[in-house]
Amino acid sequence: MRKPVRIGVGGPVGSGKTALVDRRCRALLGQYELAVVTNDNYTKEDAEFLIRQGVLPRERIVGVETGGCPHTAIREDVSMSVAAVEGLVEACPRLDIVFVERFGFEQLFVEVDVRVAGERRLVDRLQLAPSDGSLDRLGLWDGYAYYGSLYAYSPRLDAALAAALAELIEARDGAYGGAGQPAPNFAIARMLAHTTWEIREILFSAWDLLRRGLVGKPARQLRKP
Ligand SMILES: Nc1nc2c(ncn2[C@@H]2O[C@H](COP(=O)(O)OP(=O)(O)OP(=O)(O)O)[C@@H](O)[C@H]2O)c(=O)[nH]1
Ligand SMILES: [Mg+2]
Repeated sequence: MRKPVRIGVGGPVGSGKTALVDRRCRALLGQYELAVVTNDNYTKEDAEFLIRQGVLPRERIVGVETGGCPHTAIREDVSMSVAAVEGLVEACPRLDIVFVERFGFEQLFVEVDVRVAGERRLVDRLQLAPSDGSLDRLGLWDGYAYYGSLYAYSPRLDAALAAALAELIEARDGAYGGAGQPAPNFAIARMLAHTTWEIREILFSAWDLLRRGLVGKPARQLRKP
């Protein structure tokens, strides 16, 4: 049997997953045979919303009720979604694409392993979770939706430069962050902001400060505007 492409759409509650699926379906309709699996915890609200839009025929939209609160839904095994996709494929063998909406994440876990010439210099583990444990709004961490980090290593990176980096990050309006020196010659900066643009601006100014301190040169804009 022909297998359709499965496209997963993830993200925190209310971040626009269903709206994105709706728009994608409108854009791809006519070129591809489409179907959607929504992942609703208590109700089939999302599936009903999509059916009301009238973009896809009813039989192409399946709402999976995972039960429980979003937190358990996130940890749920994916067997229900997989079964829903299989059911759709059986019912419509000509499908090209199946969008699968699922709940976002309850926490962000980042692990960075820094090696220099094959030698491990630093392992940084970060775990971020919403402060009140709920996932009912956009912006997971006290309203901030974006996370950025910068890792710097140089034999010339001293405590004074790490302190200057911390000062620069902490002084930034509209974002929340800091920097520190977890090991000699290392600096780590972390930040939360409301837009990717802000993250990029902060990272650029941090990089600029480090380059001036370490090699006496300003940072260069690498991206084309
Ligand atoms: N202004 C604006 N509103 C949006 C956008 N995307 C979604 N929304 C609105 O945000 C609300 C939530 O969007 P949904 O698409 O239902 O979000 P979701 O991620 O599917 O939510 P859950 O399935 O409950 O996790 C709805 O009222 C949408 O109309 C957008 O790009 N701009
Ligand atoms: Mg949804």
